[in-house]
Amino acid sequence: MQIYLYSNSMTVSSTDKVTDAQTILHTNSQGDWTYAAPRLYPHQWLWDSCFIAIGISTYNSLRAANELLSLRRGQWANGMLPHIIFSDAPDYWLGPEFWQSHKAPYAPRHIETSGITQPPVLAIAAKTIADRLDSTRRKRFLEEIYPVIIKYHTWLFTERIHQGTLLQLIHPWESGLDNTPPWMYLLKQYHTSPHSITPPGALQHVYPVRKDLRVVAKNQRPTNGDIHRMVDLALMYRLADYQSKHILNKPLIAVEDLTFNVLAVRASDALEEIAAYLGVSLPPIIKKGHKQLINIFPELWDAKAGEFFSRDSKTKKLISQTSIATFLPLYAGLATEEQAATLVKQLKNTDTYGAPYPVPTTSMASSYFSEERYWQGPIWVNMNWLILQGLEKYGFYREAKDLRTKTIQLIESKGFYEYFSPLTGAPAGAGNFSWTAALYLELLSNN
Ligand code: 9WN
Repeated sequence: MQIYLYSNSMTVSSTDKVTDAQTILHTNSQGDWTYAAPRLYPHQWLWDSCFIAIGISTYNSLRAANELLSLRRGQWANGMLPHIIFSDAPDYWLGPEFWQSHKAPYAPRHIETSGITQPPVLAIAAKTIADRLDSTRRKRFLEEIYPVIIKYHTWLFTERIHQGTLLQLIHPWESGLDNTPPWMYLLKQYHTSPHSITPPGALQHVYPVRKDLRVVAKNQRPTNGDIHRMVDLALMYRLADYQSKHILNKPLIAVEDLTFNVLAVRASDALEEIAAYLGVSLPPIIKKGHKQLINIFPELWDAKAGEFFSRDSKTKKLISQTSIATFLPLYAGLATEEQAATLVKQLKNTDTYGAPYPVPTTSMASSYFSEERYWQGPIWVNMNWLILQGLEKYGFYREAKDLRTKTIQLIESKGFYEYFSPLTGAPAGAGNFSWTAALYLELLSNN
């Protein structure tokens, strides 16, 4: 393997870590695509692959382009990009036998996938990588990836949006922040409500064995209760062949999720730039959907709380459980200057988000807060990376630099873990986690 090193201002320890990060990505590589993590997640995840490609493009933009193009093989005939494309590795506890995508009419025939999606980072990653390719390769790459993104965004703006709504998600796994408080709060309510299709516990005989707990400590993963509710929901969708139109007509969960919609707006911006570069015009449904997101997004701001929240699309009520997603609108320029200033105050508040190691995935004052438990407290590198770009966008350069430096130092001192305690910096979750390695490279390259 060839290791490419940065030069200029890097310290000796950074150059060693660059080698380590590239080695992890190389070891996790399966040819054109990359395991999210070797033991816990030996398959291809949608948004992981996008972060991974961005990191790889700091030293090998062709390999990065292939990482994104490899997502094509999992695309459903209706345009959906599934959140997991399965490899032959037997280890994952929610594998092909759980999802049974081959039974769904639109799923690809030659490969097994999950039946739901994940945040639409693809167009953002494609634009970033294209900018790092030489002009001949850039054009060729964009011509190849453009139809994939168009099909995907068309599906999003056809199946996942209604009049007056943002994009709607049907499962917490689609948000990428699986057990994040707003989703867990809503899911618990749904599960005990008369609208629930499955009475609690009814599907216990099909609950998969929690093999994840063989790899990662119990306190660091979602609770059994949360997992069972998530599994129940996914099984309901399996019965509906994962057809969102059908699913969204039933009284199941539908959430206008903050993270997903922020990334969809930013992705739509990137797609517009790609179309302009290729000299083509975007399908009207995508243009219209993009506008609708921008127009409706301000409804997610709760002035009293001084936070953005996801919204329960069924009741039209904001789900006022605080989470790190409140800071993400900065990344897509979706906050006013005043809202941005309020959010920055929250980021610095030592009772809520101003943790010794920033940024906790939920407020330290939330009843959900746990320094170890997955998306209910720990620091995730992709979130820090998005937030610091948002801070830069609004001119908070000092705060952005501080977050960048602290994130780099944390990874250099603790390793390439999936997440870290915001109180002590202790590493948690999977080791050799690909997007931590990838975004470390990206963070350094823009330092
Ligand atoms: C379920 C792969 C994925 C990430 C998600 C993260 C985690 C899976 C799991 O791992 O989710 O999709 O089994 O817990 O929450 O963001 O994409 O790294």
